[in-house]
Amino acid sequence: MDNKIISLKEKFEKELAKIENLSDLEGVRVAYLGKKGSVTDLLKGMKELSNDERKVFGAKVNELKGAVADKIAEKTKELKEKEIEKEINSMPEFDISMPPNLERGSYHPITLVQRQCEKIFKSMGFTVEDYSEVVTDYECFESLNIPKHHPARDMQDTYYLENGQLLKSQTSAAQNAIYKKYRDSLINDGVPIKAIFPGRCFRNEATDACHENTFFQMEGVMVDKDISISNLIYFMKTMLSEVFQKDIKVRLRPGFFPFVEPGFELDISCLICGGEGCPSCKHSGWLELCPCGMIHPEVLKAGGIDPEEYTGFAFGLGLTRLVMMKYGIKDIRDLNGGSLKSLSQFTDDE
Ligand code: FA5
Repeated sequence: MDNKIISLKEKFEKELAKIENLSDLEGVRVAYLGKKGSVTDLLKGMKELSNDERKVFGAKVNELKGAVADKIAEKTKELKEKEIEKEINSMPEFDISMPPNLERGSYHPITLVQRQCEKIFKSMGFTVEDYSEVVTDYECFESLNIPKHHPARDMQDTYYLENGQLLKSQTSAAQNAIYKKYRDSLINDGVPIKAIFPGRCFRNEATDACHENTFFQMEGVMVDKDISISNLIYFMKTMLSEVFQKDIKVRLRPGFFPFVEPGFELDISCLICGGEGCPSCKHSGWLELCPCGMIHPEVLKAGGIDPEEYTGFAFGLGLTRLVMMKYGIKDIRDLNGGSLKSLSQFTDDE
């Protein structure tokens, strides 16, 4: 019986040495290790042996089976490497004298303006925060003094997930988390909270030249002792004059948002029509750009900050509308349209 094992091993090694491709190798594997293969046959033949002989012979056949499997695996690796090498060698050579592909991509105008705003606010000591697009009802509404069934929710109908979470309708949804993140350094070390958080917002609403169902806002908050409306106006004016690099006509009028008191609407004179009135500004000559106000005491309390001791302002800049004004884009829908022909006109000015 031992001779049978030795001669089978020799036969296998001779056949294996001649194999040059993976499909022939598979044939050898089946011929030796398959259900009807030669090694399997040896095991079947053990029926005629005594118990003691069977033990010894079985161990030897298993050893042979292991060795055959190892050699096949080794050969598979070797042949695969050879095939890859052959494929690489058959590829056309890379010609470094070829001219580069000149059709390069460019940053989306929203990205350009977002980065510009981030730079401006960073230079004034604000941190830039990232926040999720899927939020809870508490984050988007309850923590902002908008309880269930409050009429302010009607203005911000959004898309709900089956688990009760929602796509955020406003970047204000991150306020509560920001207060909780920084309140300890405010209270214990006297470091003011100064943060901006840009992000994509979603609303279930009809679209027109200045309304999209998916758009970007950039929220900003500042909380410290003795923060007042003057601070708010200073930061808003600085941001707008830096973005536009010229004087822009703005107006501040009262506005209602449950999370600020007092609240304002900051509008800019429409730069598409020069204030004459057009579809981009709903024929009013003004565009609602950046609602803002002093943070409501209930909102500070929800963030673990004592409103008796600290005050703050918040604003919610309509980033997509700012982009329209900066680049003279008449219809907001062009920004989400994905047309490279229109979007590639804007280049990275960094
Ligand atoms: C808000 O979303 C408040 N969270 C803003 C805020 C923050 C107020 C902090 C006070 C303090 P409003 O729904 O007005 O407010 O949206 C803010 C800005 O986002 C608008 O002025 C506008 O520029 C932009 N915006 C709102 N809806 C759309 C829309 N459907 N398409 C494009 N831009 C929009």
